[in-house]
Amino acid sequence: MGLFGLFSKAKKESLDQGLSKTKESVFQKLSRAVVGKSKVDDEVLDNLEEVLITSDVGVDTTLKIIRRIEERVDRDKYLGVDELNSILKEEIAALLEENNTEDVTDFDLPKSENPYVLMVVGVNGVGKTTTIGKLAYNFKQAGKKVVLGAADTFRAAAIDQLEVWAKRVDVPIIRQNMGSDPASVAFDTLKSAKASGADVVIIDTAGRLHNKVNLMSELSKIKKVMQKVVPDAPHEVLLVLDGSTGQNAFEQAKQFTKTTEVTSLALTKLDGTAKGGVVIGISDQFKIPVKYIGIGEKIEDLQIFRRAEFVDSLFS
Ligand SMILES: Nc1nc2c(ncn2[C@@H]2O[C@H](COP(=O)(O)OP(=O)(O)O)[C@@H](O)[C@H]2O)c(=O)[nH]1
Ligand SMILES: [Mg+2]
Repeated sequence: MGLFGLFSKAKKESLDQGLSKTKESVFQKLSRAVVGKSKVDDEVLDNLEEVLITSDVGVDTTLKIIRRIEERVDRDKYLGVDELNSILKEEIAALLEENNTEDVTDFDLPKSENPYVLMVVGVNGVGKTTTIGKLAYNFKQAGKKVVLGAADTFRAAAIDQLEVWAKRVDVPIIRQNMGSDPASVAFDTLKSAKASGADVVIIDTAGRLHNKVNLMSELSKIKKVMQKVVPDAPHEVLLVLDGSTGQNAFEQAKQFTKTTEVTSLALTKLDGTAKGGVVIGISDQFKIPVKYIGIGEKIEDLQIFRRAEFVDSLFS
């Protein structure tokens, strides 16, 4: 095994570890669903439906999965319950592939003349600032020059928290005082990043204005002002969702995508929750790709979401 093999083995282990609560819960429920059964019949399928729904996969996605397995039972005539895990893995992975959003393979970014601008949005407490710190770390590891912009100016603590991450990762941060105009912070950040030849800018934003016209107008103001420096900014609008809230994360995704042009998703806090199935539902239901998953509070606890690997980890 080469260096890369070892590296990805470690990543896989931390993914397994991070998802352990969900894995355990799914495993127990699945065992109960097939108890005393040798083949996959209607009763097993009913139980399976319940397992998926109670694992936060969501009703619509669960029904799609069940339909696929029914078709498979029809086709193959006989399916043993001992094959159920591997069939689930195959069918869920295949379902998620149908969305046809290419998996991101590493922390790389498109080459461009101007810095690549990533704006991070989401409600308070979901893990935006933490995800930004982890992203900055990964981009830096990948050899990119990173600048952070503290445009969540509502609380001094929010700015300070981003500063702590900037120090930890050792990247510059552009900040102003608490209460200053977020758009002005974003403008300064892009100016500075452009002048210093940075590769990527990550802009933190406030989530307090959720559900209000205010949020929309604030985010579009930030965009408009950034475009004075980098005409095609932001290149990416990353919506961060707290996976441990299960169906609430779904609701937030719905709300946000209605009001903001979200281009990618991150699901955090998958460690310490049994609701990790929500990633499958969100990945299926939204045409916006889930790009990152958070599996802990530490700097290395952010992973790129790879559908097949995720499903494999959950049902193994
Ligand atoms: N266990 C766990 N905690 C996380 C993860 N991501 C963020 N957090 C914690 O969630 C809390 C809120 O995060 P923060 O980044 O401040 O959220 P923000 O308000 O959206 O910026 C903090 O205590 C973080 O340490 C994660 O993937 N796993
Ligand atoms: Mg924050």
